[in-house]
Order: sequence, then C-alpha cells, then structure tokens
Amino acid sequence: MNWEQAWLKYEQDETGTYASFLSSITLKGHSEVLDTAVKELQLAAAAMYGIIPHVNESEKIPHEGIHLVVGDNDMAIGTEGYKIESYGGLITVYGESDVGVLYGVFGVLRLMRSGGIPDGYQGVEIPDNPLRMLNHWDNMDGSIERGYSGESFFFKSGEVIVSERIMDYTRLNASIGINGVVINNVNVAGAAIDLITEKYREPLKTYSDIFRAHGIKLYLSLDYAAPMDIGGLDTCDPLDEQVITWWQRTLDALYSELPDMGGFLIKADSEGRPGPFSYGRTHAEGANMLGKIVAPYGGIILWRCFVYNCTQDWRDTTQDRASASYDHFIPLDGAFDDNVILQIKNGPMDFQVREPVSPLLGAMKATNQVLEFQAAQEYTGQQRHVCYLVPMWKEVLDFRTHCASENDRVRDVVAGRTYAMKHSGIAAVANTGNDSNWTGHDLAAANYYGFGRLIWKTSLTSEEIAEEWVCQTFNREAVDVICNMLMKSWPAYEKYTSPLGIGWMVNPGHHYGPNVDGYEYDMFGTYHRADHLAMGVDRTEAGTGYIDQYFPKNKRMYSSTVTCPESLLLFFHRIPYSYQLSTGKTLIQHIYDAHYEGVETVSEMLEQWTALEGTVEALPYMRVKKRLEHQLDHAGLWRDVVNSYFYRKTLIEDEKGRKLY
Ligand code: GCW
Repeated sequence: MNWEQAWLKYEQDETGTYASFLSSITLKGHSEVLDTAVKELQLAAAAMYGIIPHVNESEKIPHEGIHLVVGDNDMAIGTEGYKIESYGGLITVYGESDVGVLYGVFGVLRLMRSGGIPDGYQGVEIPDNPLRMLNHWDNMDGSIERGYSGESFFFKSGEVIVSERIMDYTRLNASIGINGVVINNVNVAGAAIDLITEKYREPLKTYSDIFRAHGIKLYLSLDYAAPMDIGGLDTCDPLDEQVITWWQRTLDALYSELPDMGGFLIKADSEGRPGPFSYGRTHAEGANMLGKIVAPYGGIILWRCFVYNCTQDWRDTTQDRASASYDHFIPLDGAFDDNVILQIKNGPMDFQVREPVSPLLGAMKATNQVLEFQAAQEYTGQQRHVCYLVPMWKEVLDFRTHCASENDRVRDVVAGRTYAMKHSGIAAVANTGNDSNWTGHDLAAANYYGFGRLIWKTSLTSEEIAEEWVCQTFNREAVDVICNMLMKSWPAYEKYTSPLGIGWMVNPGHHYGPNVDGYEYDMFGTYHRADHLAMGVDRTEAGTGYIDQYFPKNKRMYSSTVTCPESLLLFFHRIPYSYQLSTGKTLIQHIYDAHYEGVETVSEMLEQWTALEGTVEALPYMRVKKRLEHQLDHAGLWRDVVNSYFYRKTLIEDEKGRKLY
C-alpha cells in the first residue's frame, strides 16, 4: 500500500484501556452501512489491541462490549445523528438510521483516541449542516486543478481508477461526516464531459456502491455545453426542446444505473465556461431545466455563483469584481426550483487569505444556499506553507449578516436555521491527492479533517479540532506544540503576504510566491491600486459602492475607516501610507513590521517542530521539517519583496532601520 491512514491509523494502545470494549460487538440486523461500522471496529480492534472482536447478532442487551442499536430510541436525533452511552463495561451507540450508527462508531473511535470515554459518558451529536460536501477539482488526465498533493486518485489517463485507495478515502470522509463528494473538476473538459455517458458507468457504479455503504452520495460536475460537445446539437440553450430532451435522455440513463447519485455541480458563465447567458437566458432558467430532470430521482443541482467579468478594464472604477456575484444572483432570488442550490464562495473575490464575507450569504431569502470554502491552499501557501484554515472558516461562520434579527450568522443561514431552505450546507474544494500522506504537507490534513468536523458541529473551537486531530494523527505528547503551531499559522501567513485584506499579490497563473504587481499590471488588473501616496480600493458609496450589498449595520461598519475592522481596511478603503492605525503605527510601518513578525513566527514554528524529533514518527517528522525550512525561506522572500516594493514606492524609511532592498 503506498498510502498512509492519516487520522485513521489506529495506533497500538499499550494501556489496553478499551480492549475489553472492542472484544465484542452486538447488533441487531444487517445493512451494508452497519457492516461498514462493524468492519471499522474490527480494524481498530486489530490495530490497537491485536484482537478480533466477537460479532453477535442478538435482540438482547449485552453486558459488555459495544452495542449498536438502530432505530429504537425515543430521541429526535434525525437520520444522521447518534447517541453514545458508556456504562460499566458497555458502550452503546444509538442511531435512528444505520448511517447515524456509523457516524456514532467513528465518534466512539475518535473519543477513544482523543478525549476518552469515561464511565457514565453520554453524548448526543446531530450534524449542524444537512449537506457536507467535498468538491474535487480532479481532471481525467490525472492532474488536479489547484492540487498540491500529487495526482488524482480518481482518474488517470482518461480512465476512472478503481482501487483500494477509494475505500480508504471514503472511510476518511465518513469518519468526519462528509455525505457528498463531487469527484471531477468544475472546469469540465475532455474525457470528463463523457463521465455522464455509458462509457464510465461501471467504475462509477463501484464508486457509488462504496460511497453508499459509508453514507455518502456521488456527484459529478457537468459541462453545460455537453449537448453540443458530445450530443451533436448546435446549441445548449436551456429552453431549446432538443437540448432538454438530450439532457433528459442522458440523465435518465445515468440514474437508471446509478439510482442514488446525489446530483450535479455546475460552473456556468464563469471564466470562459459555457452557460445560459450565451442564449439570453437567466441562471435560473439554466439551472431549473436540469433541476426538473433530476427532481424525480431526488437529485439536486448545485449551481455556482462564482460569476464575474474577468476582462474588466482597469480604468473603469465603477465596476468591481467583488460586486459581481450579488449583482448577478440577487435579482433571481425566489426564481430557482427547490432542488436547485446556489453555491457561494465564502468571500466576494476568490479564497484570499483575508476577505470579507460574501454579501450574498443571507441576502437571498427564498433560495437554497451552500457555502463554498477552499481547503486546497491555492492562495494560502499551496500546502508547502502551514496554514490552518479552521480559524478563518470559523470567522466566516460566526459573521453576523444582520439579515434577520436572530439566527442571522452565516452558520445559521447555511444550516437552514434562518430561512426555510429545502437544501443547504457547506462544501470545500478538497486538498487531497495521491501523495502517500493524502495532503502533501502532513499538517494540511488538519484542514481536511477540520473542515469535516467544523461543518458537522460549528460550535467546536479551532483548538478542539486541532487537538483531536493531533491525538489521532500523531500522539498526545505532540498536542501542545502542534496545536500551537497550527493556531499561529494563518495569522503568520497573513502577516508576511498581502496586507490588510487587499490580497492578490501572487504570481499570476500558478498563484504561488510574491509578485505585488503581477495581477495589478496584467491586462485587467484592479486589485491594490497602490501609488506613491496611498493604496487600497474605495468600496464605499464614494467609490465602487460595493458596501451597499451589505445589510445596513454591516454597511455602516465598513463605510468608515474608524469602524471597519483593520484587517479589512485596504479592502474597503483607499488609505495613505501615513494613516495612523489603532496600534499608533502608520500604515507603512505596519506593513514593514507585520512582514518581519510573520517571518519570525515561521522561524519559531520551525524551532518548535525540530524539538519534536523523536516524539513524532520519523517520516512525517522529516517531511514537515523540509516544508517548514522551505516556508521560512519563502516567507523571507515574501517579506523582502513586499517591503521593498512599498519602500521604493513611498521612500519612507523603516523606523526600525531594518534592511529594505
Ligand atoms: O480562482 C479560481 C481558480 C480556478 C478555479 C476557479 C473556480 C476551478 O484559480 O482554478 O477553477 O477559481 O473556483 O471556479
């Protein structure tokens, strides 16, 4: 096997604490999901204690071991919730459905290896978000768009790979509560257009079977122009009868063989992708056409809101990329069918290290909404830098939109607590690949794990999630150090890259490494607008007017430089370099200092990690050390490039007299 088990490696437990529990499993009845649960317990028992548990099928309540109970409890825990109880020698896992029991079993195994299960323990868990999805941007040639962990484990040379690894991948997902997976890139091209055809049916059936046994649904990204690209039509107009018939026939055939497909994800009219705009149709017309076809199968259509003009003239200061999604979709609120869900990136731009929350979240009162995060670290160090994203995601989820007088936080909106949505939840662009440790950087697995855990239970803290993950991936002795490193990683990354919410100072194309003017002076650049006096974008009413998209309280907050959170100051305002921040520092001095501080933190992180030699396994130890050494060099480059740029623009000296090139 050339892959590792990440947080499911079930390290040998010499204390023997849970050996007696894991020696017998009692359950009533059969189902493929229950079988999965039993298998997982067997795996853990073998690896942790070298035992093979007795599996008993019985109606009677056992005295000891692990008891799996489906259905007969009187708690309203929903089809995915579970309850764990531990009394004497018995741990009982209740679920209303077998999937609930499976999640409960993963819950038990997690507790055994992190917080512990004391006698008398009782815990109920119900997922906060109905849809908990991963979106893979994997291409069928094996490459992964914005992938930093090797090649795809789904596709190679135009074929769908069926391997044992898919099983382990699925277990990792189920263990953190993921219930939907889109396996192919939203930019659907080449062989991927054919994924919906007979050609790939067999391997997709295998995927769907494995997923189903773990409570997960398979989704595909669609090419909106498929009726033309593979259907031989000369249009993909969603109101054209031939187009509708083509989709109907194609998707009927697909569902007849894959009846539990979850549905489809679509990127339309965005960055060159085809879509309904070409035919003068709205996104609602475009999405509902597909929605109607999959509705009888219980299928859903996830329609992305990442729609903007990527060829904006830099001289035109009235247009603002940040405003685009809202402008496109707000007029359509209420026009989407109830199995169509709009998928909205967390910020109005594109997964920068710091962005405000997308004003679209919460603004549509009559439209299903899914929030999209990016676990793949496209703009946050590409999994060569450590950047633990859970704290960022928590800030997004905790943000008060003021769209209602209560239950108005982003986490309420996407959980479906604010408005009566039929479907809602959270998706992340996945950060996995076929590297042996799944995520390239061993510490990037904290984002994979953390995403699942956070969206299951948004009240978990970033520290709690990090601690659980370290206990299961490394060991208890490493918890303090690794959690501390993780917790300071995002703030550090933010400090040594682009300042105060402005973003984008990366090399165009691959997006790695500093290039302050890379996007600014590309054909369409409109990002930091720095000159020798000031920088930042005025998005107030005097500027692009973007702040109008927020509910009044937030609009007021962002409109003034005094109340605007300083971390977003340059996103919302154009600020002279001599402007004094709340710390008493000028903007320019802040830029210099933050860049030095960020690099300092990375140097601390490297020292902390080095002290773990012998505490964590040798292989991951070396892998992480190498990446941290690179990070330190590269953070230094960021600091010098950004600081020198602003020094040369402004000719203002660093008060601390440090080296500026
Ligand atoms: O930011 C851009 C990425 C593209 C990506 C796109 C999107 C899949 O650089 O690689 O395409 O976002 O989210 O659709």
